Amino acid sequence: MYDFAQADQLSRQEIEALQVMRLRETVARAAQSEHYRRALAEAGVSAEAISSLDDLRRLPLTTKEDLRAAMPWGLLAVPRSEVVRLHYSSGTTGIATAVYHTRGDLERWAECVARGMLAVGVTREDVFQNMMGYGLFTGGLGFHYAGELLGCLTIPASSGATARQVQMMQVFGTTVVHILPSYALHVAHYCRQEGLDPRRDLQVRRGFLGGEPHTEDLRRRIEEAWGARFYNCYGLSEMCGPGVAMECLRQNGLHVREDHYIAEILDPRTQQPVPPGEEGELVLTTLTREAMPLLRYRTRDITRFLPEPCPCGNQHRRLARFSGRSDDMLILRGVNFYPMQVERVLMGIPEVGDNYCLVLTREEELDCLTVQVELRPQYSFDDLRRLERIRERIAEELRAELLFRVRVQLLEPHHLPVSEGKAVRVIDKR
Ligand code: DLL
Repeated sequence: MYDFAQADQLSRQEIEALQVMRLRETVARAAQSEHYRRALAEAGVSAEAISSLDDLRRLPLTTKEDLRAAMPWGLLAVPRSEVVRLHYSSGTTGIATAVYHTRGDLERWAECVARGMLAVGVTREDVFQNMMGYGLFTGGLGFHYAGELLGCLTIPASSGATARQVQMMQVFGTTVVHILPSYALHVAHYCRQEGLDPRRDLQVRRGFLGGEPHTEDLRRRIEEAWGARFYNCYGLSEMCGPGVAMECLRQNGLHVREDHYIAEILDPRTQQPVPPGEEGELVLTTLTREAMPLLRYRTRDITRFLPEPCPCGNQHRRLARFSGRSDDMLILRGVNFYPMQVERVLMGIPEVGDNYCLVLTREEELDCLTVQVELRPQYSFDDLRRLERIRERIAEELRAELLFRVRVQLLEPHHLPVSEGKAVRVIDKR
């Protein structure tokens, strides 16, 4: 029944043969886009030049800046009429980048996620509550169609509205969830406040965590609070979304869907491969994407390959849990943003002085951002009503930029500590 899952039975040799063939097709397809037509010509490579996986190195790297520069259509490799959906994600300069999908792209994406769900025992008997944001964020729709493909009763719960989430879990007997790690702890906390014990009063037995970095300890705390097994799932909008790599029952590393993606780990400074098993930046090449093939995309995510074969038998290589990023992107409740976005908003407000600081905390198991802002000296702290207006304006503009609510704390000039070297703009206390 689940034909798409057969790829998880392939041997190393079969996987690599498939990769070479698909890489060649991908380069040919990519060359249909304006961006790669130019980039491939500059690098002096074409599809015919690809005869082994080593030839990957001859292909140009692709960055978020390339995506931005190619907006809106420069990376599209098919006629626009074949595109059936786009997702959109923000970036440093506020110019968001779009990712396009054909119908086939969406089907393969759902299959990638469904494979991971199947691998840890999810079946059509399950009630799957997808507690990730629906919309432009890929966590919602990315798992939604996978749940339906497996035949699960799929509840598009989206994120937030915790009381209703818990009520639905109780009424429908939810057995599987997909949830942000930070939100998973919050929901457990909420249950306890309401006198419920998720282990006893909910039927959730499996969950998928993803969308933001989290530690092994955090996972254990979530498992303990829910009385369920949680599996790590990695992805990024540029590569469809969730499902690029997922954990198996062993919960030890994430198997890359190597029939759909080639993963490299490079030294972010030299852009050369790191020695086997060492940490570096994950660089991904799509192998089956039609609308928007991406060659050697620099994810900025730091991880390493786990060199030993996985006892589960799946021969797709595993990535270790992600340890951070090589840029300053922050993730709060699954939403990606850069400190520079905050700075740009603040510096556009005349009352704001030169110093500010972003403080990230965890309160009641939920991540919060407080922006501390020094005002210019001429604004008196005696005029409380005026201060409140300024504070509200800053909060509103930040919310419009970041798409989540931010706490704003106004400070008198010279209140924030001045550091000797680089300004400390972010204090992450989570
Ligand atoms: O977060 C896609 C996703 C949704 C993955 C739900 C898994 C589950 P973006 O919003 O484009 O896409 O953010 C991608 O989030 O480059 C990582 O820095 C981070 N990230 C995603 N999953 C993980 C994870 C989605 N499991 C960025 N561990 C990525 C660590 C993760 N970081």
